[in-house]
Amino acid sequence: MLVEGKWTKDWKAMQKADEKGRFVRQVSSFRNWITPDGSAGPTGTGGFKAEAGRYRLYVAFICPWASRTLMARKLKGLDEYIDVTVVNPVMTNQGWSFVQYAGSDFDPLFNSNYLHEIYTRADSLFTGRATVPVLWDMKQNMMVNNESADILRMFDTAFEHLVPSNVRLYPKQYASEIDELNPRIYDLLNNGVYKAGFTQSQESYLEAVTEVFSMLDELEQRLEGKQYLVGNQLTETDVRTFVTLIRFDAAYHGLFKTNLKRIADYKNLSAYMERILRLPGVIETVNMDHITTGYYSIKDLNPAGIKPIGPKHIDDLLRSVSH
Ligand SMILES: N[C@@H](CCC(=O)N[C@@H](CS)C(=O)NCC(=O)O)C(=O)O
Repeated sequence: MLVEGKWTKDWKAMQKADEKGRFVRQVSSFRNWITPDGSAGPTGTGGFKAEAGRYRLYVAFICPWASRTLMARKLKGLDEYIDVTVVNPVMTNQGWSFVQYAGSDFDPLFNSNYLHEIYTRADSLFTGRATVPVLWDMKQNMMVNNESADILRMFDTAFEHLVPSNVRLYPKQYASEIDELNPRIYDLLNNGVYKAGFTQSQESYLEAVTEVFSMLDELEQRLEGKQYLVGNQLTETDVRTFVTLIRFDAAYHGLFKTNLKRIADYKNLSAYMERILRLPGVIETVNMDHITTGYYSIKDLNPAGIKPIGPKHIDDLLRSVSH
């Protein structure tokens, strides 16, 4: 991680643990918002007006938080408004890198070797982990935001006057339902799988894995006779759920030991996952080679770096959707 702008320690999968050895995710530090007129958003400062070609999103295809911002970019038709740079899926001792790999990019702005260099450009004394996604303002050479939940939400409205869209990921009439569901899905499922995977004790593993499956069971029930989780229309809650579902059978089930069931064993969740995968543009945000290569290269969890051959049903699904 970076300490006062200097890379100090080799990268470790486990970020922080609480007193019971539970995984704790770092809080994001750049919280400005792009808005239609450049006025300040709910957090941070103003000065980030929605303009074509001004912003760049640094992402990793392996990362569910980065992927939800990529999904919002596609679903809202923002391809031409927000540029994307993809890092190499394998974590190095210095975190995310721009070393070449099929489907990843060089850093076109600064020709950086590592993502942490982007953080020190934004703040020469930055302390913390250099995480994806990063939303960068190419006009002012500043980091706008590195919190995917904010980015997802600003993409929903900031460019609306430039790119009108029928998709509304955070519709007013469902705001309270979304706000009620999101944190539970985040805690028990999105981050729950990481808590199960990176835990330091049997007790907290069991706690996390039980929560993961209680949330999957709840969502399975909720989807009975429904297409989407909230209001029967696509919302950000679906985007946030999808990114974990699509990684589940291929990565979390094996590597993170969340193996009581697969998503394939849930009828409604499987159909729901495929429904979302078939929405225009979504398949382009799912790079299964990056996902499996990235997760299975986490040395703390898989020292020999062996990448599993399957699961076949996920390969088959992706193949059928991309044809
Ligand atoms: N709060 C961030 C979390 C992002 C995050 O944890 N990203 C992980 C990848 S999935 C990362 O970049 N980790 C790098 C590291 O921990 O050094 C968000 O949701 O945007």
